[in-house]
Amino acid sequence: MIKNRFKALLSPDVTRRGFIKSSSMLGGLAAVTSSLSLPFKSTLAQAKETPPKADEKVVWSACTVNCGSRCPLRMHVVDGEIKWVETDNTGTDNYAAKDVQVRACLRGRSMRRRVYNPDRLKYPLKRVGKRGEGKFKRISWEEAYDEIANHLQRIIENYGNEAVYLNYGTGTLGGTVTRSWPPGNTLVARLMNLKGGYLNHYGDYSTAQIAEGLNYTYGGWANGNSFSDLENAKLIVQFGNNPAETRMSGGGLIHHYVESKAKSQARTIIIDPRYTDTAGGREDEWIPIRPGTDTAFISAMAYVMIKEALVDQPFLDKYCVGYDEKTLPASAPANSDYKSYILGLGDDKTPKTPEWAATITGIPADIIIKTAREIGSTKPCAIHQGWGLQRTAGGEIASRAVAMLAILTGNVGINGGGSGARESDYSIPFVRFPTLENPVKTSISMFLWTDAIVRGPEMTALKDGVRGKDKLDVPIKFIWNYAGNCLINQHADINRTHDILQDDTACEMIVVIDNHMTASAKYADIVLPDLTTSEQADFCMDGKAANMPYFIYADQAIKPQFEARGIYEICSELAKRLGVEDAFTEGRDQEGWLRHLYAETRKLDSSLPDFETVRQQGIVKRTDPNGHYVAYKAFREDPQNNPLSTPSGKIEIYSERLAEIAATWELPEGDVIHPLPVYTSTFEGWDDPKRSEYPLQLTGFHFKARVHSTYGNVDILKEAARQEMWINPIDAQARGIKNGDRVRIFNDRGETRIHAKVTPRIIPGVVALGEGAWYTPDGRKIDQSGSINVLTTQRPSPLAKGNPQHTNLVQVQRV
Ligand SMILES: Nc1nc2c(c(=O)[nH]1)N[C@H]1C(S)=C(S)[C@@H](COP(=O)(O)OP(=O)(O)OC[C@H]3O[C@@H](n4cnc5c(=O)[nH]c(N)nc54)[C@H](O)[C@@H]3O)O[C@H]1N2
Ligand SMILES: Nc1nc2c(c(=O)[nH]1)N[C@H]1C(S)=C(S)[C@@H](COP(=O)(O)OP(=O)(O)OC[C@H]3O[C@@H](n4cnc5c(=O)[nH]c(N)nc54)[C@H](O)[C@@H]3O)O[C@H]1N2
Ligand code: SF4
Ligand SMILES: [Mo]
Repeated sequence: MIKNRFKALLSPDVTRRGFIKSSSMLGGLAAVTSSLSLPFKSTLAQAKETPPKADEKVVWSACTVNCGSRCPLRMHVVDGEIKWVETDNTGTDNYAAKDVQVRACLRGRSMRRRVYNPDRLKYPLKRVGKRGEGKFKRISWEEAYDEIANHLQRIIENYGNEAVYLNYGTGTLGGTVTRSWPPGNTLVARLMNLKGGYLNHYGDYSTAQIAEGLNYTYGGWANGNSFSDLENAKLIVQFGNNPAETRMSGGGLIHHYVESKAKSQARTIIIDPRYTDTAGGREDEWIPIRPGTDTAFISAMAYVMIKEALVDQPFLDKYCVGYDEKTLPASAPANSDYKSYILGLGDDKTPKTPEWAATITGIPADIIIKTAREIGSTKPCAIHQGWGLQRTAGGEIASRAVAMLAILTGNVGINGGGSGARESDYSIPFVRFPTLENPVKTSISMFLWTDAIVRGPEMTALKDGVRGKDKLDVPIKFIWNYAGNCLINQHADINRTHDILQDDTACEMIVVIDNHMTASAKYADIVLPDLTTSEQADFCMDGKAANMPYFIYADQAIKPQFEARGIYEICSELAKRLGVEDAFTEGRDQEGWLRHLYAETRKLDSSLPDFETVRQQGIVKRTDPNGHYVAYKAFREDPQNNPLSTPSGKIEIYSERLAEIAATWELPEGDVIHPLPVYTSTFEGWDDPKRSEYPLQLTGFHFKARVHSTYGNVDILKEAARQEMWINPIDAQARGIKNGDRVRIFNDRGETRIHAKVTPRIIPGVVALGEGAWYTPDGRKIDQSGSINVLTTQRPSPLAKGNPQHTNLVQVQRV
């Protein structure tokens, strides 16, 4: 069996339909050519389906990782083993027909290599060495359950439920039973809620700053128009958005982006420190920008637009608060409106001229002027942002600034326009696993859990953003880490986290539930081997292809490997030991729950096929009844009857709530919270004095070879798209670095080594690393794999207390 499996790993995944071509395409993505992010389109459309052999069974499964998509996988199983993996074979290539084939990317198609990976966890493990050393002994499931239940009960008795924390983890967020994110909607949460609850968190590593920032502008989570609506745009402007890598699959939105742009033929401007794969060959203009300076660029464009009467004054008067003194709230001081700020009539007395911004952003003044004129005079203009520029030290303000551009030009709420937020879509309403209510109401920012271990009771509402209470009462003593690698790999400042976790008198118990021996698993006291998606049945949710949402029934393709067990069984067994089994299971097994949840869903939509049909057909597709999604359309049409959920009901350019927060919170030196989206310097920005020691800005990006760290141990993917550090020829030459040289990247937090990619695709003064490479310390605290989080800071952003993981200063040398 083992031998067989090994053989399976050696054979190419993709013999049947010439997919080998596609895997070299992934490698080729690093080069600038345009068709590459549409990996399978023509190959698949022309391919003929080969009928399965007699001894072969084809089972619908899915890839449920956190890439923003969700893909069906059809597992070809022979003798109980997955031999190869195909994807959706229903639907067409015709986007207008809204029955698109949802094609998995090469990551999903290499799922077999994740299921049969040498890193696969086989048995429950108990730590015997120090945390992080990776020394474990094999134990039985019974011992593991008892150990966990006993420590949990002891810790709850000694410290209370607030000492129990569910760490962020998105490894299988697409599942229903197996869902891992948000942690509050997982089976672990259901279990804990039956035992008195746990310390909550707010925010997430993806969108902490934008969710908080745009909440003050638009009220609640801010939506953008769907990519499908780009067919109505005359001009497209993308700030720090790279869907060719971050929205990659057949269901992935990059296809809609390309299809819609092909229809509208709209000119596209991409603003990014890197010439991204989204730019590659199909943008009309790339404006390289210094990280963290988008607000200065936008302020200067606002200056040009105001001077040249290109702002949409009627829109600003009718829908907005605080553009000029006419709509400034009574509580605001004189000249604190946006127009005064831009013209230099506010406190700082600095007009935000193109020359002023050129110094900050690195964008020449004439480009700023030209871009402002183009955006100001081309309607409708679709302005979108990704989440790259908000995962920064000043990300709350930067995200509001991008929205400001859409607001100034009156592009909000119309077809072909956009709000300046990220693209949004319609999804199918589906009844999810009930996870019950958490009796504990206190929460911390998801980024501050390491602080809550070392200084929990010192953390306050005004200083650290504790919510639901003035301060925390107890530190974190127990951590559940389900399907996440944020204990180490994905969290900032790995060396600091290592020191905090190594002390097992601080956090006393860590339980990791995963498929693989990850960097995080090495810090566990107990490791539980979970089933992969291939080994159990589940509904996989939230798939969407712009206005064609879908869900997948992923059936069990193979038997559980080794001693792995599923999360439902794990939590049910623990519930038994904690005396809440009946309440936890409600008498159902996993399939019983799937049938029950689906029956509840069909009550909402009786046109959905029955359970057995879905199991057969694997994927269920729908179309958005409203066509293209247009954010804030109702508000635009009738603001009186459809007010926003901001206090004024309008778009708040000036936010009184932020003015109040700015006046009351205790902020460290240099942190700025402001009622307007004003440009400010930040820690570790382009003008930080620390640049004399660490002269390069290091920015991260989400990489096509992995989904964060997941798939990061798949050999063929690592070869296809290598981990590299991007550096401009000017900076490389100054350091004697040639393309392919191994370099050390370091600052006072740590050091990592990897090969250099010397390329004009990145602005001088900036280097970039794909996030998520597997942390590989060499015993001297030097990472050998280009794992970015040895370099990132734990200092939170001012308002969201979020992760500024794209804001770092480093030095680079040839090894
Ligand atoms: N420097 C830097 N750091 C970042 C980011 C960045 O841009 N820069 N991005 C941040 C963002 S946006 C995010 S969302 C986070 C993501 O951080 P995580 O949510 O930690 O994502 P992954 O690294 O993919 O880890 C998922 C884990 O789930 C496991 N897993 C996969 N499938 C299953 C399953 O079926 N069952 C179980 N039990 N486990 C499974 C995988 O093996 C893996 O260990 O990273 C953040 N970290
Ligand atoms: N293949 C793949 N796809 C993924 C993921 C993955 O790990 N792999 N992760 C998924 C997840 S969980 C998330 S949250 C999303 C993340 O989606 P995003 O956060 O949008 O992705 P990033 O690559 O971090 O950032 C997007 C772009 O912003 C640029 N950028 C960085 N700083 C700045 C700045 O200051 N200004 C400007 N203008 N641009 C800047 C980066 O160079 C990058 O090209 O992606 C999802 N999709
Ligand atoms: S990684 Fe994302 S795009 Fe690729 S197969 Fe999985 S869900 Fe689809
Ligand atoms: Mo994310």
